[in-house]
Amino acid sequence: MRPTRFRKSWEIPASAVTSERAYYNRRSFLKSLVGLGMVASIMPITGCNSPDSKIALEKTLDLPKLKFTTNQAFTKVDRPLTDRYLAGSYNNFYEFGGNKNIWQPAQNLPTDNWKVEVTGLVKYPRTYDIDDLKKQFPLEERIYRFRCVEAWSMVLPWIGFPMKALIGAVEPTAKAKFVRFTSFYNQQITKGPSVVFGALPWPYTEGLRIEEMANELAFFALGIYGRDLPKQHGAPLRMVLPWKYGFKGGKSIVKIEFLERQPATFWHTLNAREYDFEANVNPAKPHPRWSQAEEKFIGSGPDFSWEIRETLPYNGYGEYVASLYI
Ligand SMILES: Nc1nc2c(c(=O)[nH]1)N[C@H]1C(S)=C(S)[C@@H](COP(=O)(O)O)O[C@H]1N2
Ligand SMILES: [Mo]
Repeated sequence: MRPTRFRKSWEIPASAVTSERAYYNRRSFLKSLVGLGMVASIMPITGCNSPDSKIALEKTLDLPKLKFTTNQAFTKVDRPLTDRYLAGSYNNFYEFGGNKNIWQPAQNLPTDNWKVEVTGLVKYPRTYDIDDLKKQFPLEERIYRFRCVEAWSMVLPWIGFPMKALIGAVEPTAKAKFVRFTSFYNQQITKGPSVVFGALPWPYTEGLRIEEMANELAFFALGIYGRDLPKQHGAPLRMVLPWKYGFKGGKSIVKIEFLERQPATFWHTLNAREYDFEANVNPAKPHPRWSQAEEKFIGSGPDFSWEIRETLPYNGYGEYVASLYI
């Protein structure tokens, strides 16, 4: 059985969570600014607001540096890079809680001896560990726009390798048409609040058509900001699909399966009307409960304030991906 209606983090009553109250205040304040082209300079948005918690946050980000090259095609976008403290403390990771401030509980994620099973309709099924992946696939940095379906956006410097390199290594058979990606799940460990437990279709799964996975842009990230991926960002391996809404990018991937048919996925199973399987960023297609025409580009001003930007079709990546959808 699944709940008739699942409260998303941004719908939790303002009284329930302090950080959410701040978020709501900012939202209504922001409404008055939309259209004026003004930058809202208000309270810090980050879930880390005392010096002590800033030190604790820094510890979660201060991970080993990676060796990588810069992919010259993706060195910058039309807006500045998001601050790493903001990106590392304003996350969606429902396994660890129903709000943005999950960076501390996410530290319980057990990433040692991580295995990623690649299976299904492939010639060479294989289970990789993270060192295997780092050795086999040259790491590169790509700066990508990032757009959440909740209408906020960032710019993030991912480090990893193109998904098509993995396709090349395992050689899907002619029957393979879709791919399912499964995130780590263990209710004893992830321990999110009860609101995200129970009837939800855990584990978190996402899916792509194989042609989407083979697109130049589709990326597996093992790092961010020059270092290993922090747990709150989905260590040690997560998906990055910059032309789709953020929820398509599953975190902490443990299994990749090549399939004949479109797999059931987490958000689509929960609410197909609100979260379609394709989920390409599209300003002309409103979410049933809000417009997608504009977005809050967060952290662009002083004190992590945000500014309103027009949403770009395919999040600005149409030249790479539009041909997949004609
Ligand atoms: N396993 C898992 N992956 C997930 C999510 C999640 O809750 N669980 N949230 C998604 C959503 S809605 C977004 S916006 C991004 C957030 O990534 P970030 O916290 O690294 O910015 O992760 C996506 N991947
Ligand atoms: Mo999202």
